Amino acid sequence: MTEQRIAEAIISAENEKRMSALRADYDALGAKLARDGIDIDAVTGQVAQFFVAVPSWGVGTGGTRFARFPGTGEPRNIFDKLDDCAVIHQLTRATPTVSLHIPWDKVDDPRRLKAHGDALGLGFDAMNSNTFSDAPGQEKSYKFGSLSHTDAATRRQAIEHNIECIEIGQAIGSKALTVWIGDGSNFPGQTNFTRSFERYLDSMKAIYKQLPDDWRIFSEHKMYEPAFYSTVVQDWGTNYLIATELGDKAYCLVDLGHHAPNVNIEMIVARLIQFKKLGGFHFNDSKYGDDDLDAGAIDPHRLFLVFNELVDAEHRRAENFHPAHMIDQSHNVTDPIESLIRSANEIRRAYAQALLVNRKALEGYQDDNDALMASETLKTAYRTDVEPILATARLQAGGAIDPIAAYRASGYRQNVSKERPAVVGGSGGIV
Ligand SMILES: [Mn+2]
Repeated sequence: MTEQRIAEAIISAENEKRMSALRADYDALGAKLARDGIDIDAVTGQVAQFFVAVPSWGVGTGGTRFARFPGTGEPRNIFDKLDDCAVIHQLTRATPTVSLHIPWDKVDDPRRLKAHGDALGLGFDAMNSNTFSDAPGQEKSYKFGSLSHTDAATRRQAIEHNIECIEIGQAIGSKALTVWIGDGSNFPGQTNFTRSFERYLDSMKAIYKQLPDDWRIFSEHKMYEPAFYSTVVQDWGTNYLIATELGDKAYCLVDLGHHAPNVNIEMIVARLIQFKKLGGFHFNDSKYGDDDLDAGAIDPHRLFLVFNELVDAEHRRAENFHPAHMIDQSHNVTDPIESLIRSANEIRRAYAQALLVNRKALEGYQDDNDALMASETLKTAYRTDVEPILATARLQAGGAIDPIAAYRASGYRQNVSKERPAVVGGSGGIV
């Protein structure tokens, strides 16, 4: 029996208030879509099967490099974090897995993580290693890099940390390792581009050797920050080279915030799909840099265009196409649970809108070079208010029609703040 963090009666009472309006909206949208030959129930069924992983580090309040302002009832440890993740899934029914960060989420015995996840009905998505900061008591510093460090002993320490992440992951049922490094340089001449990339590849090959057969390894590119002149894994091209050099179990992970402004991310996604190296996503949104804002909060159209590529690949049954969907955000001014609920819904919204694209018509317009109608075909899907589909998918799976309203009505944050004393420090949230 799954432990429920919020009483079912509260969710039912909240749903009852909104049930008749939802039915009317769903029927109206169903009639509208039927005129275009779309079966709304089929779309709702697909949306209900779309899931995204919540990052354990996302349920704590994040911070900037200037300050961190913790909220009340902050999770004290990974077990509290899992409790908060369970709330998000209970209300959205969209987030059945959690992505862990080691060493932040390390405990004496990983079987305790598995047991707590099982009790809450949660599984574990990709493990994330951390060689971009120094853990307390760590022998070698990562100040000047980790997997690409000039010193062999420092590289060895970083390799061993990644292997430990795999071992913890095996104990809790994870099947993937995500590697993002902060290695790079602040000044021209500080590092040798070629030699540092050679060292990085050698290190990754050593980790890859220890990867179980049924696991995947994801490398994550990022063009700047914390290094401001160059990074070792700066863009998708370098990432593709890494995945190709390593082998069949290696894939590229696309964090939406890790590109130059205005880069055509949906096209990068299409390229990686075409060459069978798209491993998955870190969803978030940004206006300027790696802002790690709530998915779809700034540029929902871009999110839709990314999903348009994913649905296109699904539609034509692209080979080796099993992207991992994960959120990677930092919540500085909102209740992290509310931001993650909203983000999971926005990601599903982009998926639902992409499912509505008339792909046959689109292909025809593309072949006929009818630029306007091709563009309109996408816009028609994007303009559709799919909220009744999203709400019905949640409701049918036992979630909330309006998950943020239900969360607020439950008083969850006030309740946990009684048992969780205020914290001052804690780890940051920007990855
Ligand atoms: Mn990321």
